Amino acid sequence: MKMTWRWYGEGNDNITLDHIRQIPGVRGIVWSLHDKVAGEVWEMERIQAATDQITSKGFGTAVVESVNVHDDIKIGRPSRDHYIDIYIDTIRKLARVGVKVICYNFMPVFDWTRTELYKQLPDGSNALFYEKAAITDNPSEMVDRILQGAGKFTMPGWEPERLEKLDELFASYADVTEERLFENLQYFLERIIPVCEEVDIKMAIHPDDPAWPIFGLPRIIRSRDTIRRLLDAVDSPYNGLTFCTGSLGTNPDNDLPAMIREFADRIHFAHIRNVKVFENGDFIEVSHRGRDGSVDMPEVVKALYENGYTGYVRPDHGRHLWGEEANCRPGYGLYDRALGVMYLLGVWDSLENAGKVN
Ligand SMILES: [Mn+2]
Repeated sequence: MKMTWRWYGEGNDNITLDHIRQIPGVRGIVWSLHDKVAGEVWEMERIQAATDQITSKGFGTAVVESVNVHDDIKIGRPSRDHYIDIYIDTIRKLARVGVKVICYNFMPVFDWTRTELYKQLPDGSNALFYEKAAITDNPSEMVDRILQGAGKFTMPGWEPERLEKLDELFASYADVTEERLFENLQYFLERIIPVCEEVDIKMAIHPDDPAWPIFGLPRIIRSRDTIRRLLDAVDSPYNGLTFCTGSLGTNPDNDLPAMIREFADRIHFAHIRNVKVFENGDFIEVSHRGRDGSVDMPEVVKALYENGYTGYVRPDHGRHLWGEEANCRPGYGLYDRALGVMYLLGVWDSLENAGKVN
């Protein structure tokens, strides 16, 4: 398991690479060119500058999260081939600087969805919260709330320019059923995976968050069966997963350790995060510690360990602690994610140690 940390880049993150160096065990930075919108060309000079800066502090740059997929590819418009060509161009350029894994998602309109960014927990910290009843028929209410809460920080998947045209965006997905969306994903993968095989970059799809359809939009990567279908449809090790325990864990029917065991050879990146799921289906993000939430974290780490996992891992979102929400990107503060790193490495070390003793 290689521990990494998501960083938004110089001037776009309140946390610095010097901060991250002081968290034990973090070897790589999960990076992206965050100002690039889906479908835009990534220039080689920009890629080189971003990776040079990260490697100058001793970190690896093998994981990119994300290269966003243009809506025309998800909708299946004739212009998709043009955008897939651009995507392939980015894959080839990223290979030149040694990138090994690209995390991406195939969610229509919205990336992750929450109804509150700073919901208070009993200990006085606060975290991202999803209240089922607060999801109304009017998605623009939720968009306004999220964008206001994010303040000066940009958030991937929540680009204001894109969401300004929300009605238009929804209308363009009107005919995109689950089946169509799956076909469009397969079409995309059938074109890019041969290139990935050639340049040795693994694609790692992020599951839908939360793991069910919202606002009538289809969600196709959310359970054991939907993941199985995707992996079989394009049966190459380069068509793999970002195993996000926080996203898949929103549905208590998902048996996360069993899924890790089944998909072990196709998991290239793992987002490890805990959520507490309430009886009515609401959920809140909590500390990484297993007993604080609904995800059996020691079992999750054990399943990775027992399958000899050598891929990349990062703590996913954290709570906002000690007042840091005044100046951090929602879900991406320093303290709780650093605690998460230590918890995950602690569980891993104890498994490794027990292995030696026996
Ligand atoms: Mn995730």
